[in-house]
Amino acid sequence: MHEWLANLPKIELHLHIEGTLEPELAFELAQRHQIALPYPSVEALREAYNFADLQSFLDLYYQCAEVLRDEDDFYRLTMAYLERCHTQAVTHVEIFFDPQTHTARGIPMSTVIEGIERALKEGETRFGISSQLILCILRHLDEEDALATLNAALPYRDRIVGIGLDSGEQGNPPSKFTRAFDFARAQGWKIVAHAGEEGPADYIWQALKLLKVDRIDHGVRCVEDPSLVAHLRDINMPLTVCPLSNTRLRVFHSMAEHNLKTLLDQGLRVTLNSDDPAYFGGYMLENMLAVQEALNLTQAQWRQLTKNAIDASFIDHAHQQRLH
Ligand code: ES4
Ligand code: ZN
Repeated sequence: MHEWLANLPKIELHLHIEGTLEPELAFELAQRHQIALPYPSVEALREAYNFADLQSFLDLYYQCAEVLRDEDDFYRLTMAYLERCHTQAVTHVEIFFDPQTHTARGIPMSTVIEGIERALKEGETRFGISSQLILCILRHLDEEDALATLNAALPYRDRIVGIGLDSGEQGNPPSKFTRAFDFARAQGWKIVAHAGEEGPADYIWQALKLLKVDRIDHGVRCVEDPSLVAHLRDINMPLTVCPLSNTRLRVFHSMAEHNLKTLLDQGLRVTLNSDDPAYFGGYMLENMLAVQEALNLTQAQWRQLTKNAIDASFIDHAHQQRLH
């Protein structure tokens, strides 16, 4: 089964590019830019990846992102991720980036997008990996900041497929960003939002009703509201589930308690993704192997997860055929 999973073509729909920063590259870039990281060595940094919850992870994730400064840093970060994708038979990726993390430090949006894009183009020619970019709004900041960020992204409108919502969920409901997402939809962008990761089922309802999302990122807490589960099934709403992320951030105590299989069995359009693979112990294949070990899915269920990801992707339908 391991070899079968390793060879299975994969689609990744929930991946934060800043979350692919491995400690080795973080230290190399820190040295290059003469920036101090909060830990003295690669080993000490890796040992700090023992998170109590989402916020304790985010604190470290934002600190490490400070080593990303110039176009070449974003290129190298993205290229390293695509090389991993290539070794794991990942054929299509939809990548989140958090521009506010960088523009707040004086790094232009153009530096971020051009560095990432240069790698994506090379990934397409060298490895045949297709890709899309999703700009994520940081929900711990206010709606004015979100709107300013979307305006700053307008010159890149056609190079970005959609807008997402991420960062600390508790206390930052989707309702805080209704105007920003109205604006995003009016620009023709697809909409996604992290909801029901640490936050309650009501945040999933808000993402659906107020932001009018095309996909829910995570969504695992939907099970707390049976009428929501029924609705998600009725509208065939994709959920981008991230198993290692959920266990590392203690949304579930162990993989055996993860509800991915239950959600699949309930007929929801579940996909499997890696979220922040450098921080959570693995990329697509490691996520699949951890799920397989704990939950023992059938080959038909694995094929279903892949089919769900193709159907939920933002590639136009004519091109989706290439992935089936
Ligand atoms: C994130 Cl796991 C997770 N949740 C919310 N926001 C994020 N940004 C990066 N990783
Ligand atoms: Zn995420």
